[in-house]
Amino acid sequence: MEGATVASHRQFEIPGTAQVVEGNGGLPKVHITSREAAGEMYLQGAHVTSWRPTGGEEVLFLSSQSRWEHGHAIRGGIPICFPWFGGKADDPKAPAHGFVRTKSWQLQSITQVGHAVAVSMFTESDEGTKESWPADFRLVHRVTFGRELSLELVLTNTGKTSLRFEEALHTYHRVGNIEKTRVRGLDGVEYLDKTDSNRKKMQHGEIVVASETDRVYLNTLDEIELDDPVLGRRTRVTKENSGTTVVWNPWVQKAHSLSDFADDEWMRMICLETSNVSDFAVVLAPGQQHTMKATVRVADS
Ligand code: TA6
Repeated sequence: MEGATVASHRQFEIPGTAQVVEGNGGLPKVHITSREAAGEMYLQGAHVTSWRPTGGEEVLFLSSQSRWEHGHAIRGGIPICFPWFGGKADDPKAPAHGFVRTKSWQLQSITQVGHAVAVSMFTESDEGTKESWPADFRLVHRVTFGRELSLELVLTNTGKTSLRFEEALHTYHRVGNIEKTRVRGLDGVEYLDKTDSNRKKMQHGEIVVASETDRVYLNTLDEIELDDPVLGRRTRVTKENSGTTVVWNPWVQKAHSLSDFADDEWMRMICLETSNVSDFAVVLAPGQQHTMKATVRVADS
């Protein structure tokens, strides 16, 4: 099936700029080399696995132990969590973070946008999705690879009843050394601490990661900044229509417990997730559309 998938998507290619090729594990991906950036996006999960602005270094972390198999989530890059975040409240057997990150999406378009390239992929409700989530929907992920990385997650309720969903762009940022990294922009924001029974706490100052960190920052629309003195760069993330920001680093023990993550990789990544989770889940009426947007920019520090 995979071979065919690559072939059936070739019609979207832009010669010399965007190709549809077999990636790791034979999974089909779009490979981009534009004047402003290089990047990769897999059809499985509409999953961005690489973004490198021209003249710069790779911005996203990708685990050396990631599995590249149909139906298994890729460890690293930008997985999409939808229609629930974490465990499914009423079904402990349901897959963590929902089902779209392990689904084969379809390519909708590849377009040149100035010197950048925009790739759109979509997935829809079907018999498989309705087993765990009885809703009719169409989800589009539109990603523009350029001097900045722009991500838009567009959900349409194609059904006759309202639907309630959670969503996250679960971005893995590559860092030089997590202990020297600082995250700013969440000072004075309340968060749920998932390492402490979801106890509600207040952030004071910048985030310094010195142990397992798994937090849902609530009611925040603010820009965040990731300061990485080792790689000599600052990454800024702005967002729209997103009420929560999740910050995650597994640290030593949790890293060891993950089969698709190398034991020492916790030192070189942090997840900063533009999201609508927990009390900020979205309710969408029939025929309505919701767009969550994140934009990532890198500057030398
Ligand atoms: O976003 C943080 C989190 O929810 C953590 O609790 C941790 O489990 C992480 O996601 C990774 O989840 P995964 O299902 O990809 O192993």
